Amino acid sequence: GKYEKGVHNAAEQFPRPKTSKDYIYGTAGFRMKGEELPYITMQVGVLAGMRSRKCGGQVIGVMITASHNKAEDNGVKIVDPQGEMLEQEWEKHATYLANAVDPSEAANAYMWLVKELKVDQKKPGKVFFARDTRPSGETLVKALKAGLSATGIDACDYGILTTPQLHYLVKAANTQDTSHPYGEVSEEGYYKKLAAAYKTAMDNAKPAGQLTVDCANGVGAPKLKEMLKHLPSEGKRAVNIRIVNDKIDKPEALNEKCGADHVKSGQRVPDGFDGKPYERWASFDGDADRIVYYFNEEGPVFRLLDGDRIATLAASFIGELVHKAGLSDKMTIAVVQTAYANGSSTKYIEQNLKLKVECTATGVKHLHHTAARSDVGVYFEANGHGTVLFSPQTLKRIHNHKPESPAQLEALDTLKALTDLINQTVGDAISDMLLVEVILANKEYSVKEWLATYTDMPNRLAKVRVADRTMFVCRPGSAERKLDEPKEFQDMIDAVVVKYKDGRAFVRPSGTEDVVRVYAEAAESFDCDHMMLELNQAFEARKL
Ligand code: 16G
Ligand code: ZN
Repeated sequence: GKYEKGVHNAAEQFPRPKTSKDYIYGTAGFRMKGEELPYITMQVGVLAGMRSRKCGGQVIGVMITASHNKAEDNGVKIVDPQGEMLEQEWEKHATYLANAVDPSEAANAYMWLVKELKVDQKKPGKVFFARDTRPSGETLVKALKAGLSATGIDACDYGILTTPQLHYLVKAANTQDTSHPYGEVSEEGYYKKLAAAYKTAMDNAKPAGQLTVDCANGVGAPKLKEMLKHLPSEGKRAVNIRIVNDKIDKPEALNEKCGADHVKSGQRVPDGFDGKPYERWASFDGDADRIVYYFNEEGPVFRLLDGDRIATLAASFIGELVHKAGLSDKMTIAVVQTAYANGSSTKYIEQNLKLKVECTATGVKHLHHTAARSDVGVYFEANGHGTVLFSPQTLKRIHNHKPESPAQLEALDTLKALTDLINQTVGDAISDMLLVEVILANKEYSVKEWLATYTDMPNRLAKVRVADRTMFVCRPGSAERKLDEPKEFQDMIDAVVVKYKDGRAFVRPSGTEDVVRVYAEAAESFDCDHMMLELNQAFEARKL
């Protein structure tokens, strides 16, 4: 059949490594050592092209990155037409192609999928792709192109971009001919859209002093520099941003002792930190789709402002704007969290902000889908990945609203600006950073005041190696807060938790590592330690 030979040739050019391993397309796409990836990346090109043909020729994205992982790692994932993650049904097709062992199997697998999915190979297909700063990306781009050209797909190479920039481009391309184009289809268009929104949102604000951004020695550094060129550097709306860890010419420095993951998981400052007490810092991860803020108090005492903090800050500001604009009865705001969200943040959202909290299973796709069902859905994982979604209906209401006073008009203009400033396709470190800066400036908050909005409950997170983690099954509908299996294990956990003031704990199997994770929080720090000890004993008692 058409392209069968092409796929065969491409698989010869980029042969599958001789391994007994099965490759699996997971939540982060395929991710492993960069040198192992060429064949898989070629196959991702083949699948992305089919996906585009199946989606009526709409643009599909392919991003080559391993995010916060080590420099020698790499990864590849597909972006769907509206900038969202690849539809779950198709993950198994990616897995299927990646596991075809030789050129003949690759060609057969391709033909089988064409038939199975009823792909019309005569239809046009279009794929946008980009990569982060990893050296292995260059070879992977060649492999990707081989997969795309082998199947007659029109490809557009965007060079080096952040992951969220590629998501932006895909959505922008697929909305050009609609009444609401998402933005211009270019990297420049991304900066222009965000810069214009930033300027409007800062109209009545007072900038909050210097911010230093640790770019993890990754793609965020050059892209943030580009962004800054589009932002005012003088006057009352001037941005005052200093960039550190921007050594993209030293590939081995990527994410090394710096970046959002290093700061969040180690609860420590990055290399290159020289902050004085209360100076505002932020860290991006290696592909700039995550951000955390932090500062030191005298001591120094390290204070982290993670995804929970960004979610509460954003929800409180958007809630105020909706109220001030006179839109309170036209839309509800929900904050979507996972079981890892600190109990104090949940309480603060419900009791102080009086907003709805929804809890989902771990993983961006669960949070995103739940947030997308709300009028305004704010979601962040504690690790700093998140965004705010405004439903099409809500956007319409915001844009059609007739303000009845100058105060309402001012709030409405700021709210409209936020809908453009926020990257609604996926978590975006640059966009989220500008959002936080706008909010701090509008609320005239220092990091100290931001932190003081509520006090985190003491907590612990640990991993336990068990004989077989698939024995751990979460209770349906519990958002991973309860276990059904092993039988009666949840009763043991409950019996431990009730002994502690404001105690909460859960056990869930990891989706990315061969461990189960144990989380505990309580009113007192030493109670957390005791609770962890008792939970560990429960594992031992059950010989798990
Ligand atoms: C993946 C998820 C992340 C989640 C993590 C949990 C995406 C893009 N990424 O990295 O959201 O926090 O897994 O890992 O969905 P775990 O299951 O090992 O705890
Ligand atoms: Zn990332």
